[in-house]
Amino acid sequence: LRGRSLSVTSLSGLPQWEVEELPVEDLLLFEVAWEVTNKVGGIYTVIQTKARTTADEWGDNYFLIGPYFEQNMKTQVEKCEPANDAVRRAVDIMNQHGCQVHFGRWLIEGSPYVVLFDIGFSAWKLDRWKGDLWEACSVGIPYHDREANDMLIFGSLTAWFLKEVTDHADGKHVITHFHEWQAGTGLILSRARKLPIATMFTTHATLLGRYLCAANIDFYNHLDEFDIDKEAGERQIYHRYCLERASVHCAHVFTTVSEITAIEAEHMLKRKPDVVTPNGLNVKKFSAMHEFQNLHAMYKARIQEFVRGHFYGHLDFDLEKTLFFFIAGRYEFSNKGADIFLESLSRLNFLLRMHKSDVTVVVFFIMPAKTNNFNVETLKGQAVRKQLWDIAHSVKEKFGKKLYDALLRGEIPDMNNILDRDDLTIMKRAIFSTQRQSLPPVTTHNMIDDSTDPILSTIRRIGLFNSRTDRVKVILHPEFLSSTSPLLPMDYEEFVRGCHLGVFPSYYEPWGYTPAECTVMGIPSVTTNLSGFGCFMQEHVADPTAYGIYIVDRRFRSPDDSCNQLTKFLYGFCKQSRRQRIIQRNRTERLSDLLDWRYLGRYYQHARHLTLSRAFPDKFHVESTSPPTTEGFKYPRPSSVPPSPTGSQVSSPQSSDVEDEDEDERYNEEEEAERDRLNIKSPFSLGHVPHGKKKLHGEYKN
Ligand code: G6P
Ligand code: 1S3
Repeated sequence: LRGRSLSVTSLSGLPQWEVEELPVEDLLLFEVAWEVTNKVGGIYTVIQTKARTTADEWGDNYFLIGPYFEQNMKTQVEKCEPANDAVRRAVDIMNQHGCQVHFGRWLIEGSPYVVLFDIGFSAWKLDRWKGDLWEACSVGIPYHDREANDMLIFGSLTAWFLKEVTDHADGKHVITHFHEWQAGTGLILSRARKLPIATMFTTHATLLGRYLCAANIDFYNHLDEFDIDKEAGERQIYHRYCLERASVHCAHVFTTVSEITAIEAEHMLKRKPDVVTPNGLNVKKFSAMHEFQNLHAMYKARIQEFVRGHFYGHLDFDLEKTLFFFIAGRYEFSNKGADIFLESLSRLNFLLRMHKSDVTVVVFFIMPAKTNNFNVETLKGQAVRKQLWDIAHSVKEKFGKKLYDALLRGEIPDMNNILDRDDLTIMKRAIFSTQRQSLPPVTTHNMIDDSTDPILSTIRRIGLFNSRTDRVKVILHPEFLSSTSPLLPMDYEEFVRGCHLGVFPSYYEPWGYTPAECTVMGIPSVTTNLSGFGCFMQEHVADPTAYGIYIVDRRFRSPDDSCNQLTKFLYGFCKQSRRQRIIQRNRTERLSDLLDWRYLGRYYQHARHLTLSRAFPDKFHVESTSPPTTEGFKYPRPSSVPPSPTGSQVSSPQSSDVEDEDEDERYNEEEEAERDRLNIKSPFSLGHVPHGKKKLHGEYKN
């Protein structure tokens, strides 16, 4: 079974390469993850966004395996019967033997088939399966670790299902792809039972890496010094770590999402990944030019409305000169870099005040924590804003009617008397109602752990209390955003589009979807050289800063120096004029092809081919164990940016004096012209990779 060569269409000048097309009609692909139809974190995004390109390639021979949760099934899956005989038989047999296996189509782009196991329904078999695991790999799972026990049930059901499928696969070869330690038990058991399947394992983070970084250990400078068994034992995750490590070593092909995690895996899991498979997104392209810029303006107006309410009585700053920054994600204070972000904000506040800048920055922290709902002061702010809006509206109506009547009579009304005493009284009372005794709150919710919460404690320490004199204002929104919120009714995507800058100065971030999502929406962001995304951009873009990707060095600098660098980025951003921001957004959005699964999906294609060639060497063959290379490719520096030794500034910032919409349009057009000019030349030909520099993606090498 040899594939035939297929040339992948290039996206906006990105390098093409040939991938060998697999004879998918003779194969079955099963992708296994705890996050199939089940949103917990970033792995859900990987699987859900990748489904379309995988389904395009594999059609009805592609299946996802995950856990069954009633609510998820009801809202995301359309039940149906399996068309494939081996799969239908496996589902039937397991159901006849006391399991509950559900089958259907996941209602996402690509609508792939899903096989979902009800974990609770099979829990009575747990003790027997613990024995099986012990026999297979001598790993025991303590009874109190509920999550690990659930994973064992999930893995045992997966291995059972794969056994039934392979017994009746009718000559079709089976390839399986397991994500993260949670799915790994299925892989370990399948290999111990010598099932005739090709196995691939992807890790999205290592257990130990996450724990050690969260403990504020200087992780990356001591990677080879950890006694990993001891560290895992001390953190009471030894059994999980054993399952993770066994999965890695049992797989025919081991992959991870970035080079930085590849290095981590080599030390924490003792195997070099065979292929680095960077995470992509489903990039939406607008047919109308500048549509994403219009969306920015539209959603920014919604954020401005919220800010009007939140800062009522203190609105002595110009909203047209106010920038919105945000950080969002899982609440891991130091791993996600909220610590150095706050410190940098305090320094930025100082700089803006010292230079008497007329720019104000409102910073949102969107990180879910335990709360008792919204606080009264925050809700009151929006009520006051609404009341002022209603009063302004009714006075305007009366004013308009009087003006109209006067014009009908052929008179110019006496402007001094056009508002009567009642109107003035209502307006004065409204102004009085905006007086407040306290400062605008730094959090929108009542926090359960208010006194120990790390963000609030840091705000107290650095004194960023939203005082009038502060040029940097802070709002902690400890809940994910929702379009049905009574406070800030926007979903995450709308909010991101309305902001000016996403700031993600993570210390531990194997990939990091948040800055990638900003990029495809044309919003600049800050990332780090310890995040997979940041390293990827550094490797593939000649001048990331010019494209609105600011990369903080957290690897080779002290935390204080990283803070200074971040402050410099933030301050430089504040000094940009509106024109410069518009141009920068255009450039940022231009990078989105680089993050499209239609481009990045090929690394997974290569990894699957490699897996088949290792599991069934007499049937499958790959020309090279390395994936098709993009060595030498770099997105060129935008032609309008003069080369500079630091390459750290987008053209020299000036004060934002001309703020006129026609001007904006003109600059949009100029930028478009620049883009056309650029497209004439292949970015490939302009790229420069210093001689001897290590390739970032593709096969991981020393
Ligand atoms: C987009 C819109 C412009 C608007 C601009 C505001 O580019 O198309 O009409 O003026 O956003 O940009 P700013 O960075 O000031 O939010
Ligand atoms: C992990 O999720 P996290 O936020 O816990 O996997 C994601 C998907 O690969 C990745 O983007 C992220 O960096 C990892 O940390």
